[in-house]
Amino acid sequence: MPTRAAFIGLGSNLGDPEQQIRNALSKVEAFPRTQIKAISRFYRSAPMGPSDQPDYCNAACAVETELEPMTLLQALIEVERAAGRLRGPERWGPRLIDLDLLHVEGRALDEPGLTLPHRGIAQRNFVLLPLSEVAPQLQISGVGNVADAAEKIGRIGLSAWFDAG
Ligand code: PH2
Ligand code: MG
Ligand code: MG
Repeated sequence: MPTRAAFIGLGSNLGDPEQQIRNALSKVEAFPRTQIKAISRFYRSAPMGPSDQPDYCNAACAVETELEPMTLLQALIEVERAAGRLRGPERWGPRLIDLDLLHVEGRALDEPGLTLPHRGIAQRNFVLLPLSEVAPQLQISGVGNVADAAEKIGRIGLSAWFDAG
């Protein structure tokens, strides 16, 4: 089976965010026919959406996978569910873990539950900065070159997770 590159954004702002992201990464590594190729640094980011919620920890990873995008998405949702994520009514509300399938090489999709590339990439520095560390030369339609887009959007609201404590 051919493998293709896929890119995942991770976020958490409840419980122990760093640990939840680490746990999620080890579950992704355990997906069938999937290997993690690169993991970004961890960032602290001011919440987008309701401001009465904690800062997020955000990161990104690159994988090589034989899984189809929908299968990969189902696996990511299962990791969220197993980590105890409850889907509240509030849009952009706080969450224990959020795993977003950002992009799958060579695939564009617009299906219920999955749009590829992910719609929010170009507007979110907490997605672009980590993504640019794992795939600087990636070209994404609607985003362009990831390193250039990350450079352009800037770092407002973002800092290194570990510096910030
Ligand atoms: N995710 C959200 C809503 N708001 N804000 C930051 N900083 N980081 C996130 O990952 C995030 C958010 C919904 O997915
Ligand atoms: Mg998200
Ligand atoms: Mg999500």
